[in-house]
Amino acid sequence: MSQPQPRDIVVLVPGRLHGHAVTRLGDGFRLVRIDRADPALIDAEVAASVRAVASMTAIDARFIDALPNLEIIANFGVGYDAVDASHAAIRKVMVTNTPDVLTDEVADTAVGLLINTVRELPKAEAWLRAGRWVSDGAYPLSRATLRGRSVGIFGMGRIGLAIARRLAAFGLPISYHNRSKAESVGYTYHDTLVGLAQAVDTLISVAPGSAATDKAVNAEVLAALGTSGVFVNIGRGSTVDQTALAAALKDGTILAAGLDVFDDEPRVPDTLLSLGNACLLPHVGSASVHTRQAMADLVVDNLIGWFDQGRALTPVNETLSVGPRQG
Ligand code: 8YV
Repeated sequence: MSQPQPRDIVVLVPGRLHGHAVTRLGDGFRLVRIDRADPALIDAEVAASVRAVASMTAIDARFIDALPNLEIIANFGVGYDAVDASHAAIRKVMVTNTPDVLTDEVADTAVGLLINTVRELPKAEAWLRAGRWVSDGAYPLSRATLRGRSVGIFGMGRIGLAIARRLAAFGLPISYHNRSKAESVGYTYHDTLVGLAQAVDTLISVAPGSAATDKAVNAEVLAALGTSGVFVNIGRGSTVDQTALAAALKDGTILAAGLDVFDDEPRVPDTLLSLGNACLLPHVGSASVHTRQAMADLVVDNLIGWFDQGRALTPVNETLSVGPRQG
């Protein structure tokens, strides 16, 4: 049996990408790899040959403009704040992301992070491993509990909804804030983030990174959450004023925080590292073998759909109206 031939289509991969995506891209396309998304790293001939980019790194307007025949950018990740999708739309370049396949994984992680934060489970395990159960006795009772809490979700999209459903099953009341009320969502809506924070004691940010959400969780929101407040961030670090958050944790403005995402990853400031009431994870929301493989498949299937059928599977909103090139 003869092997299927790769398409005569150049796909550029700047920086690191999931190994399964790289293998499938190599099988199906002409794959070109460069260290980072920097126009200086490609000559004019290669630049002109590139019709697709597959990436999990920042793709800015300058890089898009350096690729005159670019048709599609397939982003590895549901969050595509690192891709200048508005500029891509102007240039009639399709942008795709990887929704749905990671929804349940990220929601599971959010719930785990919330429980770890409230019940101090990582600290309790460290206590056991350090031999303190033997030397000092039982781990101290956790100051906080999920019992009696009320949850506010900032960003009631697919992942927000999956978190809400899980926590509703835990018996907790759920409210949310979005730019606008989601008609199909039955949970209590607040038209401001401060209003939501005032109404709840547990705030979970699932909001995407954008100019509109930049540092939206600020000192005022944290003060409104209050002294028994717990803040969890599973969305993007940029949605939080990290300096204000560290200060609020330190001076008791809020009780505790669980963070999977940060402003300047992978760097986490000492002001957070030094706090006992911050539960910190290295951006592992979707990071299981199962889910990352599904995300990698969706990146590649978007390119196959685009070049074989003229249709991307999961276009982002900004480029919904972008169609395939004629001729
Ligand atoms: C990944 C994520 O960590 O999907 C997202 O938006 O933040 C995560 O699932 C990220 O895509 C890896 O680059």
